[in-house]
Amino acid sequence: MSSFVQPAMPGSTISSNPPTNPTSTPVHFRPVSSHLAIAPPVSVVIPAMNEAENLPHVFATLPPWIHEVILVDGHSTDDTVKVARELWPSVTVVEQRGRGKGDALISGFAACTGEIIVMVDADGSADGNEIVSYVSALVSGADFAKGSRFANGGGTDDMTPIRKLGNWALCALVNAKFGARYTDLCYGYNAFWRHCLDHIGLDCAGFEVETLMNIRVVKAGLKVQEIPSHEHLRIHGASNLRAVRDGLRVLKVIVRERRSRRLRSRPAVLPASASLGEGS
Ligand SMILES: Nc1nc2c(ncn2[C@@H]2O[C@H](COP(=O)(O)OP(=O)(O)OP(=O)(O)O)[C@@H](O)[C@H]2O)c(=O)[nH]1
Ligand SMILES: [Mg+2]
Repeated sequence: MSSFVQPAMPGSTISSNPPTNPTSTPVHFRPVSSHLAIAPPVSVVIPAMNEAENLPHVFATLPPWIHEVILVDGHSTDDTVKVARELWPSVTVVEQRGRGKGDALISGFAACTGEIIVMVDADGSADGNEIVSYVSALVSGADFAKGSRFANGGGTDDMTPIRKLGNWALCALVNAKFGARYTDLCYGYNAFWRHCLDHIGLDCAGFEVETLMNIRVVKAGLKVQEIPSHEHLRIHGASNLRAVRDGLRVLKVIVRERRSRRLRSRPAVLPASASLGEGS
């Protein structure tokens, strides 16, 4: 019998092996290549604000075996939603209520039905062909697959020297304060098992969202694996990120998370009226 994975239409499921025991439940999977199949459904979340011109490039690299695409529209005034629906008819469009990338991702994650969630920017900087590397790390045992432009094999065409310096300094601070060994901090291409959301408990609105996730997965003791990733130049339009404003927001999150760890690690303080031994 051939050991090759038989191809199937996206969305369909086939059994990996004909069950020898007729009462056993068939194993469902999605073929990725001739020798690789992914069992868990993969959701891709794309936050997008006025990215209509970039979406054709983004969708062109998404693998056909993904389970669903969730596009979170940030009150776009261009044809972002229309273009997304034309390019990927089954796309789920979520209109975010608030503002900011963090707010968008919170809404997008809540709409996911897959077991693995991948976050991909809509500016054309992320290559969807890398998704298989993230998913492979997760199915091999990692809880959180964290993209890195500075791990061996990664790179960036998009960061200015000042942004590289800021990212490096903030990353070093997180490593020092939380015992992480990250090579990158503020990068939007990551993937994780949906159970991570319970540990991350996202509660931020802006570009500090990736930092908050990276800190909380370490605090929760989850298994994090870095995935080398290449960030391409934004294709059309201008960045929404402002280096100083958003750098300060990231710094505030680091300080806040450090403080909250200290507070949590203190012994509980009994109310003044409570006295051990009293009435016993
Ligand atoms: N829905 C939504 N998406 C947003 C919002 N802000 C940014 N985004 C999206 O988040 C992704 C990253 O934003 P960018 O402006 O590219 O920021 P960046 O990648 O840090 O900066 P550059 O590298 O300069 O492009 C893009 O897909 C944006 O469209 C927002 O408020 N709402
Ligand atoms: Mg970008």
